[in-house]
Amino acid sequence: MKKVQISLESFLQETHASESLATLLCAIAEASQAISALTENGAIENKAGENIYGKLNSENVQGETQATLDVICDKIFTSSLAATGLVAGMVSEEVDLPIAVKDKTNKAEFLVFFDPLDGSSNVDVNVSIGSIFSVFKSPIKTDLSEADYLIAGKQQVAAGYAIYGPCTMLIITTGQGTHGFTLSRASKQFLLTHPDMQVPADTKEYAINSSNQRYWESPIKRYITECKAGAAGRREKDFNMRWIGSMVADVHRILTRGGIYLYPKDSKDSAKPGRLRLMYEANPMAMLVEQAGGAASTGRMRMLDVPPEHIHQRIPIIIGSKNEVEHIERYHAAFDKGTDEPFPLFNERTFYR
Ligand code: AHM
Ligand code: MG
Repeated sequence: MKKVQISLESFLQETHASESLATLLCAIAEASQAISALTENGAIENKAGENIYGKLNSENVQGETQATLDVICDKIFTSSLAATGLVAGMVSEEVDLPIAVKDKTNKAEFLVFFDPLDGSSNVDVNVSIGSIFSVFKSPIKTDLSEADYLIAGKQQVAAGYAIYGPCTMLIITTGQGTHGFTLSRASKQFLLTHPDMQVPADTKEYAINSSNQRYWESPIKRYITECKAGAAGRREKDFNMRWIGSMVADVHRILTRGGIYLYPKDSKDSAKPGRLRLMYEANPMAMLVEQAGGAASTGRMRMLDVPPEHIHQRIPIIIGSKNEVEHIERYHAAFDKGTDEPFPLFNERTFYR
């Protein structure tokens, strides 16, 4: 007998999400559906002769050239969230300052941080991209200042991402497990297909942009060297490597079958102590992965405990299978204490520390 499929709306009613949080998450789901519909058309032009591919001449606050789709997705997210009447303020990767929302109903109880389009460099090559979001309770006051947005990730009330791949999925947590929904093209609904996702504690698969190796700190050089040495090295097992370059897709793989994703601290640009942003990339992914039994760290502390200093702050991230994350934290601790042993980079004779 065909099993009854649970929609996102019914799931949120049945779980302990408050009515307002359920409404907010459904609005995010709708925004994701709208983006999904756009990505399906790729380079096919609309009636006005436009398509979603290509770059604009503009830069965002991060100094990155915006993709056409970055700006479209930002508008979709901003207007969908504002229309709920439940959001007091929001922060987008694409916008310098927090966006205050006029509270006409006195019901605006949330702050939402979002990366409307993660993995923009993958749009034109038709590789999976996504949207990431993080939800906090808003301080109850009028005229929020930027400092009111600086809340540690452990206080998130919900987090999630949409992934626009061969199928579109929405992965969410409200602090009671991590659950995956797949967009049904027929019914235009998100249906629960991956309840209670789990990240195995151990893994043999890692994801890192190795082209940055020369800029990494010693603990990361050591860890990756040992993974590459495989069964012949001190880890005594062969590792596999996967790197998509869209964090949503790399984290989705980890939530599906385990693994570890690293975007560590590097010395490439001293103004950037990491590549990814704390408030709308690292925090929401950390909550999702912790809720699935995994771990997320900067290498030196639990991600969700980091006290934010800036809404667009960058942070090193090591996320995924718990035992591997803890293994890497031990390497950082030993390095910081000066008790780490020198090691050779794989296939090199020089010893490092
Ligand atoms: P974006 O939000 O501007 O797309 O940047 C985030 C992306 C991540 O999805 C990905 O893991 C990382 O940047 C890749 O960066 P790089 O190619 O510079 O290593
Ligand atoms: Mg991003």
